[in-house]
Amino acid sequence: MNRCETGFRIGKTENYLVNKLREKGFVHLTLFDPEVLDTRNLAKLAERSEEMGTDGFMVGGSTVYFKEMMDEAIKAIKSVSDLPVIIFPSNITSLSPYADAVFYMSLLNSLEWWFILGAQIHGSFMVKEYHLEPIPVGYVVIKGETSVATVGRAFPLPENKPNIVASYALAAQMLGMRLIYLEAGSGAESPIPPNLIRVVRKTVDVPLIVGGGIRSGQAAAQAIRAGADIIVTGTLAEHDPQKLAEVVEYSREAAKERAPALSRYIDARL
Ligand code: 1GP
Repeated sequence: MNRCETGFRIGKTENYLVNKLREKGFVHLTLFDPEVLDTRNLAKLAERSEEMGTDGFMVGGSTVYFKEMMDEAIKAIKSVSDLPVIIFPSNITSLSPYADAVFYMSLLNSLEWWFILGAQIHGSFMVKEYHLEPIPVGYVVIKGETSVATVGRAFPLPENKPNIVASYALAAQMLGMRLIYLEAGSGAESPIPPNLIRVVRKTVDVPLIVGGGIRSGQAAAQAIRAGADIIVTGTLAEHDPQKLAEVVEYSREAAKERAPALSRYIDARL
């Protein structure tokens, strides 16, 4: 099926991600923040990112307050690339009919009902009306000093208590969320520690997205070896697009070692 009207069936974009994962052992997504980039730069960067091997785009930012910004950013990417564009929402103002899919996320460690379930309820009819494919994601923010933690009122989870973080991830899986996102926050000083990724990976049976503070090939490879399936970089593309090739290359190498670990959740869903 091409469009996921209800969220009960897996749609085109989610299938694309899972098939890429099966094919290469990892997926790389490039995140663009429409508040930081104007549409011309964005189109240029999207083109270069695709050349360097990214698998798709996420669009969003903690302080994107105008829907028009999302519309224009997504249209700019679509004008140069056929790769899927996934909305990475901070609120209902992030929804746009021009994207392929939306990470239909619950910020599990928010202290506010709005970010856990309220925005999802208020945006549900819009997602349906726009024919956006909702991909259910359990979103966990680890670091405190970031925009996402502040705007989302996230209660920072301790990096050195991996079992606590893993219990959030497991709850998300048990609630039916099909991806778990471990977020350090855009521009975080350091990425999610490998040991934390390792423990969460061992606990859950759904693909794991890891992002925030990944700025080198080594950091990406470390995350993948620890069990990350989908690597997200944002700041990197804005400041040093050339580095993206390095991230993709190191990720590819690191992913070669982990094919057997993937089958337990990839085969289960295809
Ligand atoms: C943020 O995980 C993403 O939501 C990407 O973070 O900008 O630090 O790469 P960076």
